[in-house]
Amino acid sequence: MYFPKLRYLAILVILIQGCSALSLSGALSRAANANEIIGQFESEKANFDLILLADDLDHPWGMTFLPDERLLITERDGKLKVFAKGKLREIPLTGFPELHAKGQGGLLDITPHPDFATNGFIYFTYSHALSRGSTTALARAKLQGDLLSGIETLFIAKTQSTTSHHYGSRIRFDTHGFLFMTVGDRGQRHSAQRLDLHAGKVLRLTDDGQPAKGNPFIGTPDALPEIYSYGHRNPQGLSLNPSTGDMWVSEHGPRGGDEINLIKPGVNYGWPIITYGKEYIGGSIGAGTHHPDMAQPLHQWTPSIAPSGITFYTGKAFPNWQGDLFTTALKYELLVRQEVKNNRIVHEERLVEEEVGRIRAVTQGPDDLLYLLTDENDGALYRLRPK
Ligand SMILES: [Ca+2]
Repeated sequence: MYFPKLRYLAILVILIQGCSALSLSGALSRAANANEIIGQFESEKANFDLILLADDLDHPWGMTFLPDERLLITERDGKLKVFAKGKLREIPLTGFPELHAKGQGGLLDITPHPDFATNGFIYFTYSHALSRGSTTALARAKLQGDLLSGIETLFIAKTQSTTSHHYGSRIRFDTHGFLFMTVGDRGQRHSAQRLDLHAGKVLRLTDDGQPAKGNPFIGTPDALPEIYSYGHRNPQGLSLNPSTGDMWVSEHGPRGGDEINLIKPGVNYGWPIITYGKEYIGGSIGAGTHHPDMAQPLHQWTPSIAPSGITFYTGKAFPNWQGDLFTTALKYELLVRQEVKNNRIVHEERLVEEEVGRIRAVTQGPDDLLYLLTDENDGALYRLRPK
């Protein structure tokens, strides 16, 4: 693998700083191999190395660490990989349900059951082929060693679309054992305001894929009981804020208006009635940026960075980053670090911009380091390690 942008950065930094402020790795000037430091970075609150761990990944989408420190990685075309002890290998996915691996669809997110150590359950989201079109679905399987068995589909989102984009589909368990799942508007924006469809929603499910007890629209006529919040466009990031227990979501806006939202039950997050974005062809969408019955985002990016995976950092390796929210970006090819105080975003810093490609997912490892996946044909797994 070769990183021309890093070479240009290296040359630029040498020209600007004369090598004084930033010590540069010799690795920048040649092809990088696995386990190699491919960049050294200074930033506001930490200096770190960027290390390439594996580069044989085809459009990786989701990743999750298991209690035994294996890292599971999904590839959009329908493969499951495991990274352990410095090596990447494949776990055969036999009997995987109706996978619609087209456009933005395919095998998407992955997370273990909170009791994985005893029950071995792994949860997946994927785009599920229907007789007409496709939709976002949730599946579960049992992982023993490198053997995956008993794959079953637990939940199929009710959407009405023949597009192959805006599946959303991040999944995370909360502290009560409920599974949050995001579903995009499936390219039909007004679906996000309809409570009789799962499109454009954040759902809260039991570990069997049933509506969670206490969901806000249980008992509301014509509303689906799985819905937790609505008015979302394409939420591709989901993380539990460990200091409050709240779920936070990132979502793609149209042209501008990408958002970070703090998810509360029953709340309408506005799409497509309110947005900070515009039509791709120009012109406004909806009724402006505010509505008294709809929530404002905690943060919005205009122009769009195209945010995907998010995670709150809680580790000791980067003490000055504790409590910060990290958001990956596809279009702007970067990792955003945001400082959070009292459920407000108070500061933003952009890291590793245009260094490695479209960053799809971020997670914290058992070693308290941050891991990144790039969503490219030659996608890769990276680690950020403090200097
Ligand atoms: Ca919104």
